Amino acid sequence: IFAAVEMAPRDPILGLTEAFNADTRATKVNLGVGVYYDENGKLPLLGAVKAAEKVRLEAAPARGYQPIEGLAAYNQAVQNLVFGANSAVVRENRVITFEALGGTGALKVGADYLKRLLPYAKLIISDPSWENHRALFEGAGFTVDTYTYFDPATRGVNFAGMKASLNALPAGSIVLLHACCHNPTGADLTAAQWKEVVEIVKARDLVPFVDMAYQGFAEGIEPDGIAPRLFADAGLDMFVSSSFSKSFSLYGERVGALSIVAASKDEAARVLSQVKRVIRTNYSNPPTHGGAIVAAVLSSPELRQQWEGELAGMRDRIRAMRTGLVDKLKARKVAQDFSFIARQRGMFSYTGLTVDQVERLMSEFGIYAVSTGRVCMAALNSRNIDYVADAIAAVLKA
Ligand code: PLP
Ligand code: TYF
Repeated sequence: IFAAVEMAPRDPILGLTEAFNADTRATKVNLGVGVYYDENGKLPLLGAVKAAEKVRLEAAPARGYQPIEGLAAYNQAVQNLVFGANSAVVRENRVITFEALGGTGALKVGADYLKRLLPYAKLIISDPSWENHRALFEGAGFTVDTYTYFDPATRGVNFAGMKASLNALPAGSIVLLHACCHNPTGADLTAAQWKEVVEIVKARDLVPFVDMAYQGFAEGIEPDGIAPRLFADAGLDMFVSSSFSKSFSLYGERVGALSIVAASKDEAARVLSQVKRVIRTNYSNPPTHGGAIVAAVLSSPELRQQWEGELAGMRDRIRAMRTGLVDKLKARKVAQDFSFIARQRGMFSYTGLTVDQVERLMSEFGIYAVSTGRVCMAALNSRNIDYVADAIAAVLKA
């Protein structure tokens, strides 16, 4: 049965890590995958996570099945993070949350449920978007189109173009939006622009699906939650996927969540029963450990404070690397103005480096970036930033 099977293409981002791992040069730098590394180039284990894990290990809980929707304390904590504990949707029980296998798992459960609910709806993602968005929604059976998003001239958002795209959509279309720290560009909407997007989505009867993989990496928990909060305040039905891979540095534990806002408590209960059916036929119920750790951190005032401090530390370090790289490129007298790198937010920057320049960074310097010119700023540190700035300056000149 396998004789005619062809080799599938590698994931363009995860494939880079395979090539990076095989590289023997001591000076190599992986700016490809979106992972936060600390100043020592190491993947951190957060102190708040370590503390919660210690308590959990000592309690040595048995590992029974979880409910289909996951741990109630976790789901409640996620709602409070996403919408705010005092928000109307939380108080009125109009939001339901499912513990999911990372942000990807949350998107997949949402996609499968939406396909059942709105089988003929078109789904649109930003141009460009995270590589996996298109594949994931096409895999769930959707036709995926794009809306205008990035402006290569300013390396910010082409907001007029975005509004025109949204205004041209048929009613009932599903719009996938990045809450903050847009992947891959680092270009985000302002609060005023979000308000306009909410107006358009409402006026045109679109269905918002907000992907929030980096809450806390742009400015902080509350300000980064502006999109779901504005949609909720506008009384719209909506989907939100959350990921704690980056914000808790729990990548391999696969901790995420899908939240769905409905018009009433009764509606929400019926939707809950349908999404549970989707989950049951996918993986039955989520794993215990990661969600328990995140719930423990978020429900302890001390650990929550410690976590927010550590999150701010990651955010500030990325910002310092952004301004550092801008300054260092300027000092190397490159012709281009790279100040946009300091305006972009989150882990990524769309640098404008060409396919050829990215190829040279890899072959001549052992610096790995996505061929689109996306670099992960969170992989820079004070020991490799000069080397990276030298290399970028070199490939820009020749
Ligand atoms: N959505 C976006 C925009 C992402 O960048 C990522 C990154 O991994 C995800 C979703 C998936 O999150 P997770 O790794 O938790 O599955
Ligand atoms: O965009 C990134 O680099 C991260 C990590 O299939 C990632 O979101 C990349 C590709 C993928 C899963 C996660």
